[in-house]
Amino acid sequence: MADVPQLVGSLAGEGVMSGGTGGNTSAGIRFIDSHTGGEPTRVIVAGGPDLGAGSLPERFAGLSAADAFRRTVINEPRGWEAVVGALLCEPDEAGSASGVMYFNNTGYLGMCGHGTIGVAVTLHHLGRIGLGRHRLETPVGAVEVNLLSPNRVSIANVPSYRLRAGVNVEVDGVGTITGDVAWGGNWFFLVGDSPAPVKPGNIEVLSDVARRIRGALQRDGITGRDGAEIDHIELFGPPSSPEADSRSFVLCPGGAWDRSPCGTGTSAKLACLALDGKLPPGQTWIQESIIGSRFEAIYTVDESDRILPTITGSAWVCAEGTLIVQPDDPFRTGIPGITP
Ligand code: PYC
Repeated sequence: MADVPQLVGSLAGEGVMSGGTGGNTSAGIRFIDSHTGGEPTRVIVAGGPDLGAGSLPERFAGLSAADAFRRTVINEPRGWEAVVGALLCEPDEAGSASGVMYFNNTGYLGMCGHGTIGVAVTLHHLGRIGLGRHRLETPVGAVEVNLLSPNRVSIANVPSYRLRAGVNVEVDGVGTITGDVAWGGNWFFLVGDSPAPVKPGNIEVLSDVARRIRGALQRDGITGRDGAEIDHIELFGPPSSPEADSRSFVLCPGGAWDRSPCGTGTSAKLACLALDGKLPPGQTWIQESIIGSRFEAIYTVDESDRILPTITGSAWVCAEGTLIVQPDDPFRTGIPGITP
């Protein structure tokens, strides 16, 4: 989007805006925080690294080369492990509302469902989009958002599919786990019957089980398409409310658990339900998160038989500010040995 300034600066070649020295903080990284069903999104509206003028995927590659920026925004002491960063950028297509690149405490996400809902609500908060339909560009494709109200958003996610069904994996200390490998904008291993009850009091146990499953997938060389790492693990159990269809626990790549029902994970789930004949096109699926927040999900099938999910959820803006990065701050990109 044309009016998002990309302030250029570097901190000892790290690609991070300096807040000046000696407390002179004339510039910095401007952010707006929101949460989508409890899951935080930090939208960077100014002060990102200069990524040049390439295509969005090329600039996304450049963002990872300037990795200090990601670590500064996400890591303690400025961020925390659950937050997903969303850097607004120029879109490739003139008709798009914005480009957006997602990142978290270990790296970069092609797409992020809860993040896209948070971005749409934030763009509206900034007065940059009105209610109605808009196109956002992500590194894995364009996503249409429909702002239904200042807080409620539907996203038409990228086509989602299942790569492998009923994969057995031997998990240390847990036993044999069966799951599906599916794509919803990120790679997921979906376990229909969680080995531990999916309830908030079990978050530590669920995190441990999911980490072990991820380790077993890596050990056995079970991957997404083209050898892509399966970096999200999704465990399902019965919903806490009769109005929902299922409750999920999602372990994200950096070890944080998703407070929301995970938009890309719910999209991957829809692909599995569709292929198992358990959910017809046009029927709503209500996915609960581990903390009870909900996404409504529905899909259509296009002429090439691709599953096109639409995910609807709510987000609220909860903070805005400027991250200050002083060159002599020893923890300007995180806490060595503690944060990734
Ligand atoms: O909502 O797609 C999502 C997501 C991915 C990681 C955390 N949330």
